[in-house]
Amino acid sequence: MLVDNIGLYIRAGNGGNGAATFLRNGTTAKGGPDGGNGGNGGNIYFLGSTNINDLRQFRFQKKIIAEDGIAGKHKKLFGKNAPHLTILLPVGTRVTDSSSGNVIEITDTVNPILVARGGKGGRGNTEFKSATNQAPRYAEKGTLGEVKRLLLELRLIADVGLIGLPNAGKSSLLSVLTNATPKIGNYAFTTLEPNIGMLGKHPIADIPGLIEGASSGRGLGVSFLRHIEKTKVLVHCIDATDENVEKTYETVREEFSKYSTSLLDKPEIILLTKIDLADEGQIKKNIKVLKKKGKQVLTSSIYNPETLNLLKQSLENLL
Ligand SMILES: Nc1nc2c(ncn2[C@@H]2O[C@H](COP(=O)(O)OP(=O)(O)OP(=O)(O)O)[C@@H](O)[C@H]2O)c(=O)[nH]1
Ligand SMILES: [Mg+2]
Repeated sequence: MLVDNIGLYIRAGNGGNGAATFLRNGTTAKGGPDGGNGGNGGNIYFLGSTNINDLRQFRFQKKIIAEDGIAGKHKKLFGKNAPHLTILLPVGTRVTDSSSGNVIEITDTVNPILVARGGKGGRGNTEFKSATNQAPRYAEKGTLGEVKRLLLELRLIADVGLIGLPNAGKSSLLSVLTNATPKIGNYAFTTLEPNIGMLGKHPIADIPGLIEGASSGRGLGVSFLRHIEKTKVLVHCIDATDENVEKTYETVREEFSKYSTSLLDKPEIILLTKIDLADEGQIKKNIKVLKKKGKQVLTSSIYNPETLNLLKQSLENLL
């Protein structure tokens, strides 16, 4: 399972109330207002960490509540601001606000992101003293801290990424190489979300198909390419019956380059898939064309275990 989901309730601290008090002591029977301000409630921040690999910390603790600010007191005593809370999340966690739909991606391990702002402390009555009102009985209440219901999704980082046009056979490969059971269909865009499976100890990710113009939003776009940004090896799957494998190869690479050129530099195996559907001449010709790209070219059929073993071996060598 690629995505580890957790619902999380967070509440920033409420602001402390301002005080409405008046100076009273041995010498002053009816002194002026002396109510102090309330302190601010604690903010909640998220910060990325590479030392945490899952969302296990929230399995039993699905609520995070920051402390409230302390109320102001008489003698102009200010209430203390509550401490802020910083929650560490695995890098790559996606955080969705359930009510607004806003999404943030946790990537930064240095600068915390503010996710819920604490309430402001209320002003004490001292602050409301004026020429026309020397003895205000009024003090502000602290405001409430922000409350949010969030969905946290963790995405695994894979060693191998299966890429290619829709219908190239990527999910089928994942299903025969690993224990994963992705949806497979004889139409484009069967895969809508990346799938992951384990080849030995190496996670393999199968991502949705890319089409020409994906980087400008066509098809399913390219946002899922972030799942393969950290992979060590790519397997570029091309249907062996494709009439123009060179163009197919370049189309996908072109979309890559628009997303991030780092993807172009990754070690890559070009895999001619579904060879059981192509005739020998076609396969040979396509291998020849693709070899010119200077990459290792392999062939596969999900019905031919020998080809799958060769692929596995090549992957293990590269990893
Ligand atoms: N004959 C044959 N058919 C295959 C092979 N691999 C995949 N197919 C078929 O090709 C079609 C597409 O396979 P998928 O694995 O869903 O392709 P995909 O690349 O994941 O497609 P998207 O998720 O849409 O990008 C399905 O009908 C598969 O059964 C193969 O080696 N031989
Ligand atoms: Mg698929």
